[in-house]
Order: sequence, then C-alpha cells, then structure tokens
Amino acid sequence: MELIGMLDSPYVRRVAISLQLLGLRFEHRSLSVFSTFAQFQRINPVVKAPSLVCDDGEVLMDSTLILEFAEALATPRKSLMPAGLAERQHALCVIGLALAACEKSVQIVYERNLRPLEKLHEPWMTRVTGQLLAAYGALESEFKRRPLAFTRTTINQAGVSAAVAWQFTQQMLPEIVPAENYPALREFSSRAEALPEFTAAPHGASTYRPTD
Ligand SMILES: N[C@@H](CCC(=O)N[C@@H](CS)C(=O)NCC(=O)O)C(=O)O
Repeated sequence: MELIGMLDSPYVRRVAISLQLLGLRFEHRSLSVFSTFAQFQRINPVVKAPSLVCDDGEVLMDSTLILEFAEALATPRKSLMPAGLAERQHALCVIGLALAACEKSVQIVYERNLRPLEKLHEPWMTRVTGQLLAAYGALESEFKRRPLAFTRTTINQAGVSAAVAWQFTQQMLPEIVPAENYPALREFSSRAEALPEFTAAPHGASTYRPTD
C-alpha cells in the first residue's frame, strides 16, 4: 500500500507513524495538495492528504478512517487503541482534542497563506485562535492529570496524535501557542519525537524511509 501526502501535514504524519507502530509496511509518496495538485488529483480526485492507495488500488482518505483500516490489517492483530473502556474513553478524548488542534492550526495556516491580506477576516481568525488555545489548554491539563506512555511499545494513538499535533503547531505557529506555557506537552513531545517511528517520518518535505 502507498501513503500519499506530505509529512508537513499532521494527518499524514499520524498515519505514517501509526503504520510503523502497527508493524505495517508501506510506500510513501510525498505529494503536495498544492504544488502537485494535478498529480495528486490523478490518484485521488478529491485531493485530500492523507490518501492511502490499498494493495488492490482502492483509495482511502481521512487519517482516522485510514487508521481504522490499518488496525484491522495489522497481523498479528494489534491496536494503538486501549482495549479497556475507561482507557479507551480517555484516549478518544485526547485524540479529539489533538485533531481539533490540528484542524484549527491548519485553518490558521491556510488563512495566512492562501487568502490575500485584504481579505483576511479578523473575527474568524480570533475565533479559530481561541479554539486552538482551548484545545491545547485542555490537552495540557489532561497530560498533567493523566500522563501518557511514550515508549515505542506503549505509546497509543492518543500519544501519537497529541505529539504530532504539537509538533505541527510548533513548526507553523509557535508565536500563537508558546511552548513554555505547555510544559507537560513539550516534555511528552520531546520524548515521542525521539522514537524511531517519529524520526523516520519527520515533519517536513522528506519521504518516509523504513529503517530496516
Ligand atoms: N480530517 C482529515 C483532514 C485532512 C486534511 O484536511 N488534510 C489537508 C492537508 S493537512 C488537506 O488535504 N488539504 C487540502 C484540502 O483540504 O483541500 C484527516 O484526518 O485526514
């Protein structure tokens, strides 16, 4: 199977890291939804990153749906989601906050990069910025209250998603979300980013290369 999309997208990156943690082999094509739009469109007419071209050619999109498929594919069956109900509920809460942080960060980046300055709508930026800070405020509280595991055998999807969201926002919007205000997230991120599955898929324009 082939993962399509750039690792400067937190959604592509959470899939690339999770596929490795699940022990699944995949190829990666670092296509941009902007600079290589036409090429991307030939693979997925909707031009959404990540897209996953399955072994039979069928194309999946949306990171959460791709991860659902990946977990079903992993053999021996393996999951990055906790099995126990209470732990699973908490993981879903953290993933929801992390995905909201990704979405709000992406909205701000698009607003800044794609819209002409005179067409910026300040009330929208203020609203989205407030939502982004609310997501990181809640994530920081959750990490302080219930620290998450960060080794390559114990990190779960909540940990992957939160670490990837944090890295993306810190790369793109550090002045909006100052790292010093989020010590628990910063510490967790530095440990997660040191894992081989994270370093094999670094934020940016590079292509994932398997370590083995
Ligand atoms: N909910 C989706 C969001 C994916 C997403 O918005 N990806 C961005 C790249 S970071 C994209 O495809 N942008 C192009 C577009 O929306 O037209 C997911 O989890 O995969």
